[in-house]
Amino acid sequence: MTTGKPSLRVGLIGYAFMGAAHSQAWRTAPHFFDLPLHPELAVLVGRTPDRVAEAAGRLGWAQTETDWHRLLERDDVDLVDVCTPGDTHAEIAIAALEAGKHVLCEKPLANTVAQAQAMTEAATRAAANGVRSMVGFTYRRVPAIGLARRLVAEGRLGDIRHVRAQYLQDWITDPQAPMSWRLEKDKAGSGALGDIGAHIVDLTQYITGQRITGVSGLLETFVEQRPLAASTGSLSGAAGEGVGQVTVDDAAVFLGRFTGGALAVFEATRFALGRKNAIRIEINGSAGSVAFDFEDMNVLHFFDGTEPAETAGFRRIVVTEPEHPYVAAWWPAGHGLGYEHGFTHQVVDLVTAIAKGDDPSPSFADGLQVQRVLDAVERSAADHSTWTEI
Ligand code: SOE
Repeated sequence: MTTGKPSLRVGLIGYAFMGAAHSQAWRTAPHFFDLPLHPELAVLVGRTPDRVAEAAGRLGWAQTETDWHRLLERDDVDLVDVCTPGDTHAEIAIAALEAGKHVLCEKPLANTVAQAQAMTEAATRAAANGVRSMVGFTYRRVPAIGLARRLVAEGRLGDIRHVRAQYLQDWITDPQAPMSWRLEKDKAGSGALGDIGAHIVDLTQYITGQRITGVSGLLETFVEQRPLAASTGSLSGAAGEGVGQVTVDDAAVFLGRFTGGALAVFEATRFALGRKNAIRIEINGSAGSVAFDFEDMNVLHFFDGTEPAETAGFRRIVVTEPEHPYVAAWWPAGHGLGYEHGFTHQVVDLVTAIAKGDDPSPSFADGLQVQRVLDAVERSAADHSTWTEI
């Protein structure tokens, strides 16, 4: 495709669930948004030659590599998109930044605070040479979340008193659901806490414009052994031979406090039977409240406490008007967006920042701060000294 615009040649590492979501975003963004650079789906990287070749054909990538080091040696790649399990994020992202490639890295940024710290330092050094980095907290780019943040920033909620956030899934409720890398600490860092809890930590901080200053947490692993998977990759594949040890949490609950004094309650679980991808956030302020549920992602509920009591009530705002974040580029009002659009908006914001020479957001420093919250929850859960038996 000739666009007359300078190209941004992308190399993507990984082609499972997240790799497919990112591929779709790189492909779609230039068709709906007037981007300053044209993303080229240049190289897809995976370890197994025939499988990566098949994925490249299916997802639209021009070439393949089977070793990510080779990707970094290529001078026809400008940006490296890291969609691998967390145990490889630090090594790949730091090497890519040092090779002068912009980096988009899936969340959580890393498996440990030390890794996230090293990545943030590498990102700061690279930024001095115009090399940009971003962590993929894609739900920030859901239009209703953008509207919630806008309402808070405009003061429509007043002082924030309460933050209530849940991320509920159920894909391993069945004890026979097989092992996956997401259930192994050395690959994933943590379980529900880092995989989905990280999203609600980021989202609530993003919407409120505040940071979490302290936490108290509980973690639980309900099923400690599971059948090994017949194949790797997807979230819920078939069981194979043998049994594996689950070494991460299945569920996490924690309390928190925000910089402005708000009290917060968080819950992240893969055992909320019937809840597939429910991200529920409610924020109560002195002047108003907002409530969101990803399972109805085109809607934001807003209560305006300044309205007369007689007619005040939660208003159901359908966030599909051209005035809403990102929506003008898509369909007529009322036609709605889906899961994949957040990834497309992420590409739009990243490409725009790179072209302008700005540091994209969320930065690796933001990813490090989320990592510190996750780490604090783990330390709190391991320390039973504040648990009060009854
Ligand atoms: C699995 O729990 C998962 O794919 C997460 O890893 C993603 O970040 C989330 O978007 C959907 O669920």
